[in-house]
Amino acid sequence: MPRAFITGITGQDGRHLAEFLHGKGYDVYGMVKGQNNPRAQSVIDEMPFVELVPGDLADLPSLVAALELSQPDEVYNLGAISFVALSFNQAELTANLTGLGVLRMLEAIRMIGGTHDNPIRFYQASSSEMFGKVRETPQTESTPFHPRSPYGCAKVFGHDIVVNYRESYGLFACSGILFNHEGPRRGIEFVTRKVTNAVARIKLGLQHELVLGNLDAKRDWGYAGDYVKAMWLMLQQDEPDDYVIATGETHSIEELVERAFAEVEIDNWRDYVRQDPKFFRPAEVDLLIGDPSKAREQLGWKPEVSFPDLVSMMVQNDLQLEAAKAGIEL
Ligand code: GDR
Repeated sequence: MPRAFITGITGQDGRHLAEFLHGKGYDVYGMVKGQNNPRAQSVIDEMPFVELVPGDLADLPSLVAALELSQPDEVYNLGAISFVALSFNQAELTANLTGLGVLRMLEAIRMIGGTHDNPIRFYQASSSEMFGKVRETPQTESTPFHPRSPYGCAKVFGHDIVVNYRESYGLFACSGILFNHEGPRRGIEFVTRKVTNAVARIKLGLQHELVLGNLDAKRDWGYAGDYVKAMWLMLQQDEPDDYVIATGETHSIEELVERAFAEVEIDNWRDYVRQDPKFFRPAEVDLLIGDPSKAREQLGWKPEVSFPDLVSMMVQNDLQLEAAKAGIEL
């Protein structure tokens, strides 16, 4: 059985990827940090097939020990401070985990897999946030980076160090430049889930207002379940490379809000939405739209879930969850 090691196992993508790899017959190991990590318990409950291994991206010896224990064929580095807004308040921590964490993981792979013909294949979760103040539309693998947050800066370092280790040591290391990808498992702090959860609660009479920041920003939103397949496909190629993973469509936050309210048949959505400066960012990424042609041509990958279906899936899921919590029959 092939063996996969995933950092960020408790996050949205870690869960989707673990299920996907388990379905393909992998033994799946997931790294968790800290004592009594409450999110680890939910992985144990939902995905008993995952073997949890202690480790921390800030601690190189713990990464070496985790790889020694799991002996993986493939390593997926999804762990990071992933919330862009938080990275402005915890910039140093973000640089350490989201940026230097990649370097530590690569070093751990060199220590465990050897410096020649290292058999371990590595996937790095790069991000469209690296494009930031975009210099070219749509964005491709060769579009220059201009990050607009400490998170984006850390991801640029992670991306560049992967290229450097590939070129310096011949590691099989790939980066997926993933554009925003969402779904029912998305954390409530991210705008899609914040909106779909609030819309469900407003529909059920549990909440009366949705408070947001910038409604004009545009994002290329896909479904997380589709995107983890691309991660795996990258590691099955003959040569390591970097790929943009996106839908090729962009929508504003306002369109997202309008569509989510329409899903529960509320037309006067403006009556429920208020903007608050505290949700605006010191520097914003105004427009993202990716060109996934390379992934389509070389990996045979394409997104399956459309934007309207994604919003509908998330609103319906939140309706079920919130109704069950409140004891309301739908
Ligand atoms: P993003 O996702 O920063 O694109 O990064 P997020 O959903 O947080 O923000 C998207 C856009 O929505 C605007 N916005 C708000 N955002 C949040 N979270 N809350 C609000 O109330 C709100 N109001 C408006 C933001 O300003 C922004 O323009 C995500 C993360 O998953 C990263 O880890 C990943 O790398 C990228 O996607 C690709």
